Amino acid sequence: MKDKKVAHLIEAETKRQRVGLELIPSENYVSADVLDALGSVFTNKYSEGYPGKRYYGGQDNTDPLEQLAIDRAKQLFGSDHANVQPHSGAPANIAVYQAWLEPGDTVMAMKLDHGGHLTHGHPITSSAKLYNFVRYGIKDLETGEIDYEQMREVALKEKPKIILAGFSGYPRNLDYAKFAEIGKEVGAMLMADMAHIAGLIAGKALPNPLDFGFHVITSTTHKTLRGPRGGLILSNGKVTNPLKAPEKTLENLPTLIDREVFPGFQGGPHMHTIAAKGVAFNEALEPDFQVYAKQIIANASRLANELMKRGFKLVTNGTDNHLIQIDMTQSFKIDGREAQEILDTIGLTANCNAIPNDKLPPFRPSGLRLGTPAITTRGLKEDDMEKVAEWMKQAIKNRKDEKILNTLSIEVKEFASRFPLPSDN
Ligand code: DSN
Repeated sequence: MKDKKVAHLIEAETKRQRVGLELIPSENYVSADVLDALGSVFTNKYSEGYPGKRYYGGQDNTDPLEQLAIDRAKQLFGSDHANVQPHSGAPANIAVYQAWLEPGDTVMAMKLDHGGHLTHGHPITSSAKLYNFVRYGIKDLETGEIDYEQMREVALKEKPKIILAGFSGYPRNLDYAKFAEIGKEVGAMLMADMAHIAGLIAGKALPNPLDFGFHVITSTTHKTLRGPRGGLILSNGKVTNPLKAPEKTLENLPTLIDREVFPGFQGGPHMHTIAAKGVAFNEALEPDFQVYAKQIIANASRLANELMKRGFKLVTNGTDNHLIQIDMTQSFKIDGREAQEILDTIGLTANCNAIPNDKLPPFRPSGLRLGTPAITTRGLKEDDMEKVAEWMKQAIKNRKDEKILNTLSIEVKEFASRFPLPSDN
């Protein structure tokens, strides 16, 4: 690369990733093939529209490319339709809201401090200014069980047009059958934001909401799914010409969604990212991706147990998926940000996060969020989780002792260097 400054930063970031362990649950390491596709000449091409219905010329290769990514996504998740154009998870969610709702309509989503995502109606977002969000949440903070009775009561009263299952900070499984029962009773469209667990669903380690009658799944493609940064919308129904406005019926959801992604909300799709999504979907269709997905959960479960043994207080006392939330104030009387910064010094990357009923502010919350998708990609197994938990404990306990922190940092570096990044191969 001629640009020495950027080249230097790419090299430094590669080194940071090689010598550290990535514990942020929404991050992962992509394959060399995904990186190749992202860096391909498809970045040069504009292709507003959809395969066979584009506005500009020169679509000989973009049409079959996007169709390939669509077909692979449909095969992976068993949906009638896939839209692979959303630039990320937030635009995917907004496109679905806009496809189905009118301003002022109601959406029911998880309480934000119980694990819901910003795009599920945080007051600061544009969606919250357009739509009315009502909430469900955890009934029992010790087990993480959702209060489905309260969900039903609020749904009967508020008549939401969408009931949204999904989270970015909830470590337990959702009961999709209960969501579907309540959704049917109140006539709501069922939407699942599976950004965090899409790879676990694709790898058949967790159930697929579409099998329970959900109408739409939104997702990112870069978390457990291990593709490029991007978004995805899957839906069931009839696919018709997106150039014609259809009636707002469940059957027409695929077309309503296509029209909202483009031209409703986005302009030209990023074809280099769509190429990389296609590669990642193909990788996720391989049998070894199912082994990977199961290993993510096995690692998370073991890490949760090893942390609890060492005095860490986990939100819901464990995990069913890839992520773990720790209440640092109850564990070691520090906040989540301080814990994040201490771990950074020894090469373990995690992120601070709000926990249910958090008394601290979002920038310095009580929680620390961890996950195993990235370290599982590197090849770490259950027994390695003991080391990770011990390093975390020692670093936090000895946070004022630079000598010990330095020794731990050398140990982490030496250990991580034994597990190359997939793109190194
Ligand atoms: N930033 C993502 C996460 O970390 O969960 C969600 O947007």
